[in-house]
Amino acid sequence: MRVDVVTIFPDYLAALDLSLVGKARKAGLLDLRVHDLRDWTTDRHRTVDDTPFGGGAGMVMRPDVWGRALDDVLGSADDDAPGHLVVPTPSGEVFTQRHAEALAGEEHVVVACGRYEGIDARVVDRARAAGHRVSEFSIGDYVLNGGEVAALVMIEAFGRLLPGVVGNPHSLVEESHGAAGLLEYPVYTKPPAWEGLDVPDVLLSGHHARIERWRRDQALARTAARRPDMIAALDVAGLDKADLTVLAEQGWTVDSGRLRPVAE
Ligand code: JB8
Repeated sequence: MRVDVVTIFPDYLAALDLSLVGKARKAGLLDLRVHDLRDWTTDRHRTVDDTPFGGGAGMVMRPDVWGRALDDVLGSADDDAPGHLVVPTPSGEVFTQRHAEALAGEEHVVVACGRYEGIDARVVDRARAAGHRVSEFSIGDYVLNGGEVAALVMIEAFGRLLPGVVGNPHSLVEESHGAAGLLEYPVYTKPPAWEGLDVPDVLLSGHHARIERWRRDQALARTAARRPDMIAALDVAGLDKADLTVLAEQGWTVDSGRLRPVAE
């Protein structure tokens, strides 16, 4: 897979040399190239921004500079591997594991990192009109100073899904179960007693079925406490009687085939 990142802060992406993504690059699974947007400026001051039409605070990134950069990096939509343009922005669709899985299946992704108040809207309009796939993604409901950290997040999320990247494929299989709708259960390791805190007895019991049940109860209880949106989205047909008992203790009931919170 090839990934190009265009940014005015290429050093921000240095973290991608480390860890899993670094290994994927060394193993030849990921061809990652980071570009300085200012390489496509033409003026002496290497200007990438200007004042917003219509007024308002801050500066906007110029379409002409971005246009030249993307012409070079994205290629043509009818190339063998046309780039899928990914633009981090707080006004994007929220980036999820489903998007990471889809991007891991792409041959070529180009991430355009904005700064200031963002990139002139005509840049993504033109890429779409030229036939490129374009995804504008937010990594969550908070505001960063630019797209670089969001790019790191997304590249790590899809980079670790590339075949051959994760050392232990079992960890990905278990994870996709969790992604089927519940948060993970709490985990423990040695020592069994630490600072007066004991690992739950059931985990030391060797009783596999009880351990499985305990972990599922924990996952259900913490999902109910932290992510009611995920409980409401559960398929009731996939829940057993013990699940429904735990959920009832957490204030959920089945109504017309859907889970809903019990009114207090
Ligand atoms: C300028 O919060 B963010 C984000 C913020 C940004 C830009 C891109 C992404 C560009 N500010 O995800």
